[in-house]
Amino acid sequence: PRRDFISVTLSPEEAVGAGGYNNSKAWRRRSCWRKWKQLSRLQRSVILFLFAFLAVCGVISYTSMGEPWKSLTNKSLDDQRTEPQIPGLKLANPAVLPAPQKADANRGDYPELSPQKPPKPPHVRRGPSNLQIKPPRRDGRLKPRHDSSRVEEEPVQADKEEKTEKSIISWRGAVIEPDQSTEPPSSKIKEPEKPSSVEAEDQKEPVPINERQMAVIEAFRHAWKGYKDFAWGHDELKPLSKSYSEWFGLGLTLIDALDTMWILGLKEEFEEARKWVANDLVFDKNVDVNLFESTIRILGGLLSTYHLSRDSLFLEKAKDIGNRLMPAFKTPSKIPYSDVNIGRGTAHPPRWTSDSTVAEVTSIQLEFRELSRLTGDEKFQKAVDEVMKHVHTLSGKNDGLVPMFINTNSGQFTHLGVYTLGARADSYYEYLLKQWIQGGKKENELLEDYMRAIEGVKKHLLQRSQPKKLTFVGELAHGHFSAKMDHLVCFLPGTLALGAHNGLTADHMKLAEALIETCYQMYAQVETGLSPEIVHFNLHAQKGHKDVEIKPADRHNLLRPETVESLFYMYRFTGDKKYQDWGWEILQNFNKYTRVPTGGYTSINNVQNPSNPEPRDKMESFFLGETLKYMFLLFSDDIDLINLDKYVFNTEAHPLPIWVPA
Ligand code: DMJ
Repeated sequence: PRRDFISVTLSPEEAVGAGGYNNSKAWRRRSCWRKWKQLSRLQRSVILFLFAFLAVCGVISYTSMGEPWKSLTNKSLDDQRTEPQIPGLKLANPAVLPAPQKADANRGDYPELSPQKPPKPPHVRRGPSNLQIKPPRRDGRLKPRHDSSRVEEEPVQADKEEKTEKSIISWRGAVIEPDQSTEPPSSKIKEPEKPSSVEAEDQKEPVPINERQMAVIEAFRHAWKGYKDFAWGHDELKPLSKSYSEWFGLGLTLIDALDTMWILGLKEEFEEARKWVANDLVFDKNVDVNLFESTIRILGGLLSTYHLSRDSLFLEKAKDIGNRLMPAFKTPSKIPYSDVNIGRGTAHPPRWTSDSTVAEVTSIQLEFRELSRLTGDEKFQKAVDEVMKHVHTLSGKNDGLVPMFINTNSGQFTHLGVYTLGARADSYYEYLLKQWIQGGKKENELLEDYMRAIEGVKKHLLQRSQPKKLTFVGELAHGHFSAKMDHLVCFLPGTLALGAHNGLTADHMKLAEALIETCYQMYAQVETGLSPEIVHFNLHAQKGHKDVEIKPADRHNLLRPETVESLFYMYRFTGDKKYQDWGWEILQNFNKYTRVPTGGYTSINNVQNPSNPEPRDKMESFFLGETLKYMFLLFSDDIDLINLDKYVFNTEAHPLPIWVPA
């Protein structure tokens, strides 16, 4: 099952303007009926028998295909992870979106923005000032960091031994030295006088917000208006039907958006949302939540908001949800189950299997480790570190590339032989690097696994398309290469660039530059200027064919963040304005094709049809949590606006502090 076939039921008023289409449909229906009546009884019986026979065959083949088909289907697996299905709705009326306008990149067309008063530039100084933070103590007994008022961070004490350990890291015979890295690219934007000095940061005047950032603030406010008017306190906005959908029933969009509001300086909106968290957010609920999704969105969102605001409310809530998620780890192998009932304290795998998804069990570490550091309770970190250690030793990898599933009973990888950097494996790679950075670059096993995996990508998954020779990351299934790339893979250029910034080989930066170009082309070569969920690249030049081909089942866009996320890293580290310009184009196209006039933005079904992109009636929480946040940061020239030497973003764009070695 997939969500590709979600559609929206129209109310009669909404259907105004689509009259011609309905009439012709009705006419077709009548003429079919007439033809049916003209058939003899025998002919009708034969046709009915054939239909019945096909239906029975369909049911039998569906049940016999079973699990392997489900897990290995070529389609967007990310959608199947955990998200609920909404069956049987009709296609939405394109008329609910602003009438598509002719693109005029030079003028920077921006429907709806110009007539509105520009929002006031926010005055709040964003971001915490002092982030000299200690990692958890190795003796396992962590010092509680939290006090109910403000957190006093501890001074950095550089450890001499550690310095020697850090300067040379040997990986598979290769020596990675910090000076092999690309020049610290942050400096390409603006050299901070004292990059990590608390006083320097405090004394600095806030950098004024520029026009493009204002446009992001306007977009956020528009999205927030829809959420506030029609979905307040619920998980996701359905902007067309002016209603909401529930997934966990925990105000997902609101929590995901908290730190974005803080970063954008939206004080009023933030205060209002804070009130909801204080008065209405209750985790004592008989509800099954997905461990990964609730960790990255809820736990991650609360922790980062706590760090930015220093408001203990968010830490209290983080502790509460963290504790409630812990039953997931009670499995024979200690590889967590995918689902937890946060009210009952029980956990279980999905109904059809005892497997968990590899990306899910290996992309909850940043959050649980940070929770241990803040609370002084080692159990959170212990549980997630154990998963990483176990995965580190497992067989079934292919030059560092991992399969997509792992069994919660045996602890072994399952469905071996399929390797992707897309759905179900993606953030495994991202979190190897980011945990290494979070922990002060000391955990060498994480770095080894990351470096090995990137070599695996180069060896097995990298190819170049035709005619533009775009470098892309395909997939490998039982030795067969497929030129398929999920939009999700576009996190990779940003991650590679972050690694290079942190002292890894400059080759990674070169690869990042090539891949971000490809990700941009996944937007630029499409009719709406928006990327589909999945593309297939052409390996052979054919007249009239572009590099990017799109299958009908893959042409939706869910307002995903990965490309703008990578654009943000690339701009921070190179200072090359083209990355900002590409992001600006993408924002304009989101405004053109996904903005709903009454508030909110919607996923669309067809990026190839500018005159009817087929809105899906859903605004995913990551649009506010990630996409708009990364846009805002991309357009900023202030490297201290979430300084990447002090913070590491979790996979849902929630910044968590880097622990400064004691
Ligand atoms: C987000 O929930 C996270 O970025 C996750 O890692 C992947 N999928 C969505 C966004 O596309």
